[in-house]
Amino acid sequence: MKRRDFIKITAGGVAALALGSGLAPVFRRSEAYGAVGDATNFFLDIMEVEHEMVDGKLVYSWAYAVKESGVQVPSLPGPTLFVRQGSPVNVTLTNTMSDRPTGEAHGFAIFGKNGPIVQSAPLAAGQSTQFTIPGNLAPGTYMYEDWVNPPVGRVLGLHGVLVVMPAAPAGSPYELYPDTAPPVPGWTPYGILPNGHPVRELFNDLGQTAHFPGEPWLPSRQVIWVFSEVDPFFNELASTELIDAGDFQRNFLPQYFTVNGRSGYFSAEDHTHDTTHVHVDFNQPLSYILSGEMESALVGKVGQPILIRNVHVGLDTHSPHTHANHCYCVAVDGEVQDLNIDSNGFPVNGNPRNLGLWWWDTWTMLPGDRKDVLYPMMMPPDIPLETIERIRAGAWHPQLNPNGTQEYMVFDPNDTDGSSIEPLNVGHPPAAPTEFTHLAYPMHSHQEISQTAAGGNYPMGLIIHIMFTGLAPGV
Ligand SMILES: [Cu+2]
Repeated sequence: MKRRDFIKITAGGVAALALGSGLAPVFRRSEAYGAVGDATNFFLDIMEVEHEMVDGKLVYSWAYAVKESGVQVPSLPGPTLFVRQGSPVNVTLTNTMSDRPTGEAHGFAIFGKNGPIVQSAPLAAGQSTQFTIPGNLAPGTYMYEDWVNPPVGRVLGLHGVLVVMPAAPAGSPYELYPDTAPPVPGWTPYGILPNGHPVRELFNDLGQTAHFPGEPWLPSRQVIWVFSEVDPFFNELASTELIDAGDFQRNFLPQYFTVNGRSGYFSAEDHTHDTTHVHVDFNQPLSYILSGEMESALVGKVGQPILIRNVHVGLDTHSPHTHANHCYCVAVDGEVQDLNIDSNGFPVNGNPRNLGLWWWDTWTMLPGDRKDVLYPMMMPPDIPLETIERIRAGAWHPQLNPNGTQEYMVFDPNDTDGSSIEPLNVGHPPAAPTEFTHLAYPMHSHQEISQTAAGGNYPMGLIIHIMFTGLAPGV
């Protein structure tokens, strides 16, 4: 394949198919949501792509691609797979690269604490294999990656996330996933946990107690944050040479820092201006979202909690930091957090990270780490009371108009009773700094160079918006 023929993954994360390739049109955001795979017949390809950086630079990369009806659709990260607990997935994996250096191979693996849960055969260019992702995986967040010559393949693009959603209890009113009603008592993203379990208590309290007014957590309210970095030197080298893993780790000097394959404006912005919502059908054995179709931003009303599944596939260390709210850490590397204190008051088995729900606004992500945190979407504590009163009075309801513009509120700082607040019809983004819109906050990494691109372009790195768009009923 000639270089110019590679499928391009744009800075916005969407795969643009090569001209003249004879392949289907680009999957667009609204069309590809919640594509339903076939759990017994799922095809995943490994291929070469060009990945557009935030500054327009095209970087040679590797990617997993879903293949449906013979059409390859690469995404970077690879497709986020949502599997219903108890449903095994049969995967046909094909390395569709060509003209690769002798000795290069790629594969697919999911690693647990005690070694591989799934591991494919290593595939040279043109080879194919089959394997099964077992149906007995505990509910939670998993990383899949190229295990051959680690960590080169993973960092150069061959990575993705598998989410196992708990099967709702048979015979319960919610055997099918609810999206508008509370789950059964005790229901969590990890299934039904024992009485008194701190994660069960947290999810029981959401929307039910004075501390968490609003709504309970809904399965659709979750985001995936895959952190990574790009060193264009090694990407270019990989286009023609077999990379030495030791050289790669010693000399890796990232210039781009990504969340879900995007940076800066493209990672931060909520493109749909809609409430955070995973558009998949959890009742299916397998659904997937291409990374370009997946929003990273936290968007919702006060009282609409969101689960964040953090996965770090890169080589750097990151410290994601949320403004406005702290988060409850509910799972670390697949381990649902519990109160593991022995009768002497020490951590069971000396495990210091499993001592209840740490309340964090910053958490550390080492390469390979997985952390699930619950962002409660509580009223940000630093909002002046008068602003809250104006919100309560209804002066806060950004709505898209039929003509595609958005209403913004005029905010006069000298106004004490809110009478000056009026809606405006303006295009997006707002033209004047006095317009009062959503309450917007960032998530950014406290690892400072991660906030840049290409050696200093700030803030074009690893950053995401957090948008409060109003108050849920009862707040
Ligand atoms: Cu900050």
